[in-house]
Amino acid sequence: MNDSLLYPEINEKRSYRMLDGIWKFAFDEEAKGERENWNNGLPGQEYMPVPGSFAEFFTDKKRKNYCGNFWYETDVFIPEKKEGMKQLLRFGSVTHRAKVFCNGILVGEHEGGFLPFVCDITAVVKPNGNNRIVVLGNNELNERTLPCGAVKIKKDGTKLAKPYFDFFNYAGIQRSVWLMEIPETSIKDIDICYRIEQKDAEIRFSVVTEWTGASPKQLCVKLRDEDGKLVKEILLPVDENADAENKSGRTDGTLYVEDAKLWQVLDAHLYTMELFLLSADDTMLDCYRQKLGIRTVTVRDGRIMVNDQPVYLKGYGKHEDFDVLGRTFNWSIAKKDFECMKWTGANCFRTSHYPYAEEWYQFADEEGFLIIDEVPAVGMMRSMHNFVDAGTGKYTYFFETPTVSELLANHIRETGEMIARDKNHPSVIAFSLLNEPETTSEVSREYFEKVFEAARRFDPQQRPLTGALEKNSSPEKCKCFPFMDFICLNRYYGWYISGGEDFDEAEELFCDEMVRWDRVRGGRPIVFTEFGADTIAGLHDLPGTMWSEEYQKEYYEMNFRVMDRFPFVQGELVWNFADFQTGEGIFRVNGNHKGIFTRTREPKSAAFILKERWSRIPDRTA
Ligand code: CKU
Repeated sequence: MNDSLLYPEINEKRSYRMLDGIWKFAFDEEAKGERENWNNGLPGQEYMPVPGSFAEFFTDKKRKNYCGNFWYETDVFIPEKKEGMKQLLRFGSVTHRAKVFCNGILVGEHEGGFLPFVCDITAVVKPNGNNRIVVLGNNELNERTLPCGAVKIKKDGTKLAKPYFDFFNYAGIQRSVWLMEIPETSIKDIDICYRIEQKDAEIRFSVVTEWTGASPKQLCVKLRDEDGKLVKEILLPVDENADAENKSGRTDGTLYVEDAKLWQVLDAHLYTMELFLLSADDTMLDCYRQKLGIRTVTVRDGRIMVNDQPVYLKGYGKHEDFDVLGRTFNWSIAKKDFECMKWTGANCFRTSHYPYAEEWYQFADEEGFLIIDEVPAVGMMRSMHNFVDAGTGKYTYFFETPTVSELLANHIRETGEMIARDKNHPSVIAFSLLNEPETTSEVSREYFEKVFEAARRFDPQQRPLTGALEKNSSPEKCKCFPFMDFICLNRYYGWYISGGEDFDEAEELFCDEMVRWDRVRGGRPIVFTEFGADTIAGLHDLPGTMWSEEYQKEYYEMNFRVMDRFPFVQGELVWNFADFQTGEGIFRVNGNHKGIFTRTREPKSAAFILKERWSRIPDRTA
């Protein structure tokens, strides 16, 4: 049975303690730790912050670029658990894979560096005493897992990660760790869907429960508005036969809300659904409070609609990236980023190129921001310089390798985990299932047909599905865009194509491609998910030359002229919100500099172009 991915919460029946802090740490270059029983305790005296991206701290290359196994350890005093409770460890993420030991015993394993997982430690905890948690992590890249890349073995035997993507391969325990105590009989999962009719709304929900001993009998559901006022209350039976073998049940119900306060773009209103699981004698067995925003998302008549009103997406492709923090989630950076985004008039971002920490989505729910949530399917064209190779017509037979079935299984599993984790965030308006893979072959078509089909099964809200296509995925050759509800394009006319001295040719080429898309798109809207130009903040030149702030401005002005000519363009997410760290190379100057803001969030000149433009474009139209 899958883990419950519900976000940890403290309430009448549930509690947790965060284990963030300083953990013991060791590299394991020879991968001998498991043989030498490091699961019982690590050698050495190195310490590491949790959460943290270890590469950011070291002053030598060997450790900064470390690739292979690494270990974390912490000791926790765990008091005696209450009767009928279970004790769980929850990791926000460990990049890219982990084995978890408690008191030397393996309690869980997880593949994929950007999604949470839970380990049940109840059976191995020493109550009222010290408990040792050890994590074996690994940050190697291959073509069977997401994201894709390779490992080079150097002459001296050390490993070096070779990502097929343009961001630093940060690793470690990069998100929070929770020690939770929740009831054995518990609420495991919640699906919520909406139907809006004029001023009223219908909230349909399906709650999965699981138990060990006696089955729960009833579920009491209360809906409170943003002021905490009780709006609706119902009592429903738990269908204990839904999955008798696994001791798991389901309760379906509907709440009718008159005069519903809708969750709108940049005007968020959140309700709270309180769930109380009751026994035959009405004892509370578990409870959970789920925030929700009443809103619908559809694509109709070539428009992306939120609550039946067309919205134009304005904003950014982002990264989880900051100086010293690397990919670590930090509330203050998130706050700063939302303020910067709002200042430019943005309403949307894509979690390029992986699911972000859960707290980003919570924040977006409160801010009324729209999110295109992306699975870490990046690097599916076997190129260290995908940004240069894109558009050259180079074909790498990526989906024709013998390991592709393993990749597909991981792709579908991670899509499922992402949707399970994020499905109840009103901010999430679409799922992006790919970023710039090969899409021109019949095998790629078969591959993505299966990914899209699975995602449609996974999402109870049936949100729009999409994916970001690079230039080789041309209107004539791309075999995968027909699976999408709206088409996302990453295009670099005026940078990788016809940049610099050829800039004057870029506009026409760009328009030509748009005319060709219009012929094949079949009514689907198009959203730009990447367009941008590397810019060194403070570099000025007239006329604008590549890398100068003036060039970035001219680049955006030209791109916007093209987008404005084609009314089927329904969104523009520029690349990138801020400068971010990448691997080293002749194309990167201490990272990618396509940011509208610097890595420390100072605006470049182009930020004012966006601000001026986006404050003129309404967020939603009648
Ligand atoms: C970006 C083909 C373009 C790929 N796109 C992916 C993104 O991760 C890169 O950072 C290009 C760039 O700036 O080159």
